[in-house]
Amino acid sequence: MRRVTLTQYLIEQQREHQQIPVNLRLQIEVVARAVKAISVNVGKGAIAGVLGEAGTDNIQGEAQKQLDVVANEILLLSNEWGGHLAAMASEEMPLPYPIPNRYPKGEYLLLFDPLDGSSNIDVNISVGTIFSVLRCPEGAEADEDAFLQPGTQQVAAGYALYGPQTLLVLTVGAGVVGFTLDREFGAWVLTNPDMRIPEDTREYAINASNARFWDPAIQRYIDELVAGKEGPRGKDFNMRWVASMVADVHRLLTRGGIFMYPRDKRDPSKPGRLRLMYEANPMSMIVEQAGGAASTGHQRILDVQPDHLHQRVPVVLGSRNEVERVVRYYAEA
Ligand code: AFP
Repeated sequence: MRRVTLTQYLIEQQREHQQIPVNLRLQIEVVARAVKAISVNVGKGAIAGVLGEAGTDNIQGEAQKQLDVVANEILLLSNEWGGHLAAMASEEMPLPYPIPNRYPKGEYLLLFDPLDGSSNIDVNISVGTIFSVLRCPEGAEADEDAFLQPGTQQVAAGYALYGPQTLLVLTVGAGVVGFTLDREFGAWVLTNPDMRIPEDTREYAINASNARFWDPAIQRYIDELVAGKEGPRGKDFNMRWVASMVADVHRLLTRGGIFMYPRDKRDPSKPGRLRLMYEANPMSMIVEQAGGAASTGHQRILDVQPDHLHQRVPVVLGSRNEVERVVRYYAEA
């Protein structure tokens, strides 16, 4: 196998396809270095004393894990001095993080979920980091309003998966590529040059313990999957749920599937559980770039106009034909 590193891949893309402006390439490389450091901390776990609660809550009212705080700190300190960013925003911080005045400011805005799936950390199940890159509007203040752009405006999106291997999956709007961290050399090596999601699938992911709160459209869709070949779908389906969106989405990016965290009636003030800006939007860009689809059930997720930084949305994404079926069921409900 020809070993192509992340830097080589990005420079070749830039040279051959003028797809990636220099500053964006450099910004992606900074994030790629930061997630290597997060991977080391996640890998050490109890040895480094980083498991368990941090004793603080985040803006969502969720108890922060120590590694949530460590990962957030690593991303802030790694990205603030490079000169490519105007500001950053994180699941773990109520407001955008302005670049300190002692550093040059750049043209991009970086959003991230520093450690996705943190409820799985202490039980050694795969977790990840999700990121999204936007342009700061020309001449605009890098405040919350500057970030409130629909997902179609993303110039790059990606995630790192801290599992048996550490992976980095990335799109700059020209397909989806995956890299594996060679821990010996600390290099990202291109291992998935063109990730594609099959249009059809027999695998679905949803937290079925919420079934009694689902909309009729989701009830109908899941009932038909569970009915299998004796039911209207005439074939059997399998269910998986890791409760780390990164792990569940990586599985469907690798072998197909549909991932759902739909709206439910538990808390009518919350249109969903997952956050639009640093979970749903980056994952939707990746899924669409790999030939899949991503919807709220009523609207393409990337077309949603955000109205605040930590807003939540219903999420249905993955193999195109299944997502379109769920959208049809919502229309018929
Ligand atoms: P945490 O990062 O708070 O663990 O949340 C993970 C997550 O946002 C997403 O990664 C999962 O898909 C989903 O929540 C899991 O939700 P349930 O705990 O309801 O299954």
